[in-house]
Amino acid sequence: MKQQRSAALFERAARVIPGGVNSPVRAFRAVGGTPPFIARGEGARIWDADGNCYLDYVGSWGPLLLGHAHPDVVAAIEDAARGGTSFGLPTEREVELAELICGAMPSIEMVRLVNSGTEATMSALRLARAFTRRELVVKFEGCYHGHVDSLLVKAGSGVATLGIPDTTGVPAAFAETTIALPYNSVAAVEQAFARYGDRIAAVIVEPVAGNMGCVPPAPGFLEALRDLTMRHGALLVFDEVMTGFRLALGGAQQVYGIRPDLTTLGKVIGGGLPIGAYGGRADIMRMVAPSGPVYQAGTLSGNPVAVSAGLATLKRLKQHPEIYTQLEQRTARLAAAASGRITVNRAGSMITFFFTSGPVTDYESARRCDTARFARFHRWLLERGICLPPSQFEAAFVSAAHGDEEIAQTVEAIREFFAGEPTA
Ligand code: HOZ
Repeated sequence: MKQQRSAALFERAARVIPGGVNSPVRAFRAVGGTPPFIARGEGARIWDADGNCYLDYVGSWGPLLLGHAHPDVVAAIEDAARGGTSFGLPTEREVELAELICGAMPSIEMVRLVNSGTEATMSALRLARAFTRRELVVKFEGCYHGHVDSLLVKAGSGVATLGIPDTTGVPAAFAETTIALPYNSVAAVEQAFARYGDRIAAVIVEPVAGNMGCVPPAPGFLEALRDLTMRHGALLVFDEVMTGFRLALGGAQQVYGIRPDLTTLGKVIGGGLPIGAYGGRADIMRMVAPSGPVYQAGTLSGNPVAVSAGLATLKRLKQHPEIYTQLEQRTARLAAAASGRITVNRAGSMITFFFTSGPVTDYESARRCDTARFARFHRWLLERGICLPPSQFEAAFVSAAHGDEEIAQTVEAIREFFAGEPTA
């Protein structure tokens, strides 16, 4: 595999960009080697600066349900751009996107568009604190809700990948407003509420965790969160940045039948362009300025290009519900390829190959993985033209563009890896 151009770009980048990348996991430090610098993408494939082609399971970390450069999305972007790329004034398309989101996720009665998942969670928690007049927030170890100061406590994703200490640069006073508990532990949440119940503003959770690798909720976990928050007057916030529109049109909340008070969404509602949203109960959302006293604003919020790309994506998903059945079946084939060798966690089209033999149900069990073996697996696949997220602690994503042929190619490479591994 030629990597001269990527290597040169990485070296050049490192002179002007910290670590040579604009988001840490992309540096490939967890798996070694040079990150491929991507020149273009189409369907299920991406090409790097050296001309290497990969089947892409990073999928921009989730939003590209239709694959790269889907013609509907590209046409929507071109059309929108011709009409002006930013106004800082309202547009009709934002209303259409808000209506589409509210229609797909009934718990979202009102929604505010922002620019990223980080903005969405940051704003949702400010709102939860204002609504409840309380300060504490419960999060779960290994869940990642963007780089919001108080949510970087025991965070997943790049924080887990690089083993970064929780509070570097975060004032202790911020971190102290966060209670981090083990994912899937109802007992821990019960204890936290028993101790701090009247001070907890919200419980924020990835209803299927994707940022410590894919970890689905244990039966009864989400139900318990709903019940405990309701009983104690706290809000339940579902971070559906990864799961929204991916597990189903109505996200994880549709799949698991739970109605959160607030939901955060990310790049999926922009078809992969920079956007985010938070929404939920109307009585809570009416507290957002200018209806209410909770301030949050942004010139690029509801940006016409991102909104148009999102509309094109979500409309297509709505018109083609069979996409979800296909995604499910194809991702199940990937999971089966490694079954019996390692632990594979899957929820719909989110999947992680965990290099451990035990079940992975929380951050602690995810940390038991053999990350060096994962790195060898990653490299093996990369050299065969298959690009997984470069960390054991990230989910891989299948798109509608991953057809039978692409899945078969991936299954074969996975099987060959395990067949060629020395037995213990
Ligand atoms: N931490 C992000 C996924 N969980 C990755 C962001 C990126 O590198 O784009």
